[in-house]
Amino acid sequence: MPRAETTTDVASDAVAAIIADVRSRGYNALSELAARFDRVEQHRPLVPRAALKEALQQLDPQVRAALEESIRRARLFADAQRPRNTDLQIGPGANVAQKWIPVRRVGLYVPGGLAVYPSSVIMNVVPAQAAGVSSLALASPPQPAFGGLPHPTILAAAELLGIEEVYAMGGAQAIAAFAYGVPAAGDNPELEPVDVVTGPGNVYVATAKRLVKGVVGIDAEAGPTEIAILADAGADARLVAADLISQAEHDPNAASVLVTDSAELEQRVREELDRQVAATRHRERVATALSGPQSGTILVDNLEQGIEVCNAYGAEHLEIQTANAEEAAARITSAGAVFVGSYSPVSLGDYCSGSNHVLPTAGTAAFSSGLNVTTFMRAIQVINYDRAALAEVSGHVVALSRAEDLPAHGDAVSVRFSS
Ligand code: HSO
Ligand code: ZN
Repeated sequence: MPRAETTTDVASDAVAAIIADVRSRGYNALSELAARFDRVEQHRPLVPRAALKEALQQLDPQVRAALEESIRRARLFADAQRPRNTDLQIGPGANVAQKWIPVRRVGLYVPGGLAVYPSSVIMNVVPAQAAGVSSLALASPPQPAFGGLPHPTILAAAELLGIEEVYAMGGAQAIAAFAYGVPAAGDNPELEPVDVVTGPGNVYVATAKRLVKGVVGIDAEAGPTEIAILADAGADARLVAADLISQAEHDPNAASVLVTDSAELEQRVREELDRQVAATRHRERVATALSGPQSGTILVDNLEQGIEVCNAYGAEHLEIQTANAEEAAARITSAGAVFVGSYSPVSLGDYCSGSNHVLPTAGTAAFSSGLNVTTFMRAIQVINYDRAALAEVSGHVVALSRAEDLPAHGDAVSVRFSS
């Protein structure tokens, strides 16, 4: 299966210029870019606290209840993920430990283009808070329809999570501001640089993250959404089709892939797709995604082969709708997240399962993970040997230092045992 074309190369020059501009002209550049890209004049980057409170007050109570439950579940799971420190006595007097420390400050990006994603506020903020990050800043594009502020549901979600530092900034300029900071100017206070930038975004945001990587840490690059479904003849075609459509709804470049050993199921899913696509709100976007080269059915000889195909593909989301779904799921070694059985659709994970929806796409699941508590932490190893313990390995250190022609390394050990 080919992946949707999402090269960040085309945007590279334009994005590099934006980053340089924000670095050299700070808030002036941000205001000009807000006018140019977001059509917002009178740009006020830092969202006033009163606007956050107001947004939460105005929030639909049903949406508020849903956000609260989503936060509760995400917190339970993120808290449980906190990694354990390691403390090992390798020999008498020879101690090695590893301690996990949160980064100090993070910048979280929430897109504001085709759709509004208050759920992404939760997915970014909750693991950072659970990691113990003490300083959190959030950015989302300014919207002309809302007086130059980000979408009110995003502000309300930030307020629910206790985030006080929210910026109306979008695109590559937001990523640049987070990575390099912005000095105080006029009424605008200093925007302090962050240690880690996370969050999904369009090709400009993804390119900017790639360019500032190294100056700051970043999470996995999230490209167009993907769903793969491994299903057998017993799967319910109605549910399979609904789930394929649910992710195709995000983006004309989204990938919806069915992997099955049943030509008969394939046929039924096709009929269901025809029926359900015609009735869905974003039918054009969905139809484009489903008919693109990145979407389709892979007919396999048996489920064994189906599992191999799924592992080779490494989907962002993989649903297992087979007779022994748990058994098949246990054999998956590459996917952003795995959804087991007919009652664990991807939409559940997008909003309210407790798991995270910022996941690796485009096959990057082979080497990277979805957003989680450790995205916001580092591990420091601590070495503590006493005299006798060092004496025990001193000969080995000297031998290796000679082998590498770095004798001063060996001398630094020997000197401790000579007078
Ligand atoms: N499926 C998207 C996340 C999302 N869905 C947000 C709805 N809102 C990428 O995992
Ligand atoms: Zn989704």
